[in-house]
Amino acid sequence: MTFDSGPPDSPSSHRSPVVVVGAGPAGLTLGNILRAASVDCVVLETESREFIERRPRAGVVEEWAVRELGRRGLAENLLERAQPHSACEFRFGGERHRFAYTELTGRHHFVYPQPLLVTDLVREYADVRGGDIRFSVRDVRLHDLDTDRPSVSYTCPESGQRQVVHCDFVAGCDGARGVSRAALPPGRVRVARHDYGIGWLALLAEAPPSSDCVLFGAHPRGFAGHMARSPEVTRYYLQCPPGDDPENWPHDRVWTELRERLGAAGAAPLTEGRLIEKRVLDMHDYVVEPMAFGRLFLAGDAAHLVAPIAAKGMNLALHDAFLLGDSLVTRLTSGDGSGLDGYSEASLRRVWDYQEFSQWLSELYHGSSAGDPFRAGTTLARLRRLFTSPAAAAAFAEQYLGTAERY
Ligand code: RFL
Repeated sequence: MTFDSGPPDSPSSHRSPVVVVGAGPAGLTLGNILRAASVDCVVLETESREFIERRPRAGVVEEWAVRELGRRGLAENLLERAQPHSACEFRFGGERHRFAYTELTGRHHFVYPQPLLVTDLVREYADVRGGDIRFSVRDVRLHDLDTDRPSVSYTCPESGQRQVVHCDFVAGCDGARGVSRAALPPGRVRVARHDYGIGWLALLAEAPPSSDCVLFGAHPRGFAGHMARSPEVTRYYLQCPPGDDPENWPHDRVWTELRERLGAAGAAPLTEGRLIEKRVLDMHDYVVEPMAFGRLFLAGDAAHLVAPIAAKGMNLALHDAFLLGDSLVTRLTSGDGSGLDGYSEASLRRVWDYQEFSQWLSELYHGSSAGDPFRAGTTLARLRRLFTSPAAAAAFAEQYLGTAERY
């Protein structure tokens, strides 16, 4: 139980206006925004710095998010090193169908692996802006969230002693498996869930990308995806039964399936390489509403998980951090709490829009292999429409890039 009535009195108590729980993209971006406004905070992270700087996950950052990071002095390396992408390619019916979204919208996707972004954000927060961050902490607990004197306690890894940080606000940025969401009392929030009933074998291959763009294979044997990560590493996905054992997927089986499902007339052969990550993701989503309780505000995967179908999760985490960071700064520097009051609603508009797009896209990827000729027929119509109807293409591009003027 993480929602305690109060921390034990401790000689090692101290105070900070904000405690940020979790040093992922959401927590670190938030910490940087607070530090830039000279608002003190403490970031608590259960893993080591080395671990979070290496953990492989996302790779696609939307242009609006890059612009926002840049405006806050957080995109210098990203702008120097990320690859701007201007198209993706669907492969179905044995053919290639290139979707040039930048031609339609003028906007790009930026491919920048999450560990690089996290490394940049930690460096800026801790080494440049002098932010307080504590790694490898244990047993984090949140207290008195429904009072105006909340606190967070944890066990210090070096001394083994409990420490307490008294604060005004707690930002729960501890991802899908953290303690913040569990601290929301049942009955005060609603958690909406969706299970796709589908698994994806997520792979990282020590191999250069086999195409200059993201590839989506909608194949009767199941979905396959190809996403560049760096000149040396490529992410691949293969649809598989949920709960499947990665050991069922030896090297040869993986590459045979990828070749089959991504095969198309005139396509260059895939460049094979050693598989350095192989894990099965059960595709599901959830949304916590509202994203706040008392003095606790959730951000990122702690509040909403969106299956990696549409590569949206990290973008939503950044969106939350921008909104919450600005709202906390305004509240703590001028006393105006209107931004915090509207935070959950403002964030959830984009969250639900992205969730809806993920569901729509899921059918595009998985309908052909559902074993239902009717769904296979409608999926093919949906795929073809992207290349025959300019209105459908424009709508897809807007959602894929997250460029709607209003959410
Ligand atoms: P994170 O990144 O999970 O960070 C949470 C941090 O909190 C720590 N933590 C705790 N700290 C203190 N106390 C506790 N009790 C704690 N419990 C946990 C954790 O160690 C961690 O450091 O959450 P955040 O910041 O909300 O960021 C979310 C993103 O990481 C996530 O949405 C994306 O990775 C999702 N995602 C993708 N998103 C995109 O926008 N584009 C993509 O291309 C994309 N590809 C992906 C993905 C996720 C994937 N997986 C592994 C599910 C590809 C994959 C394979």
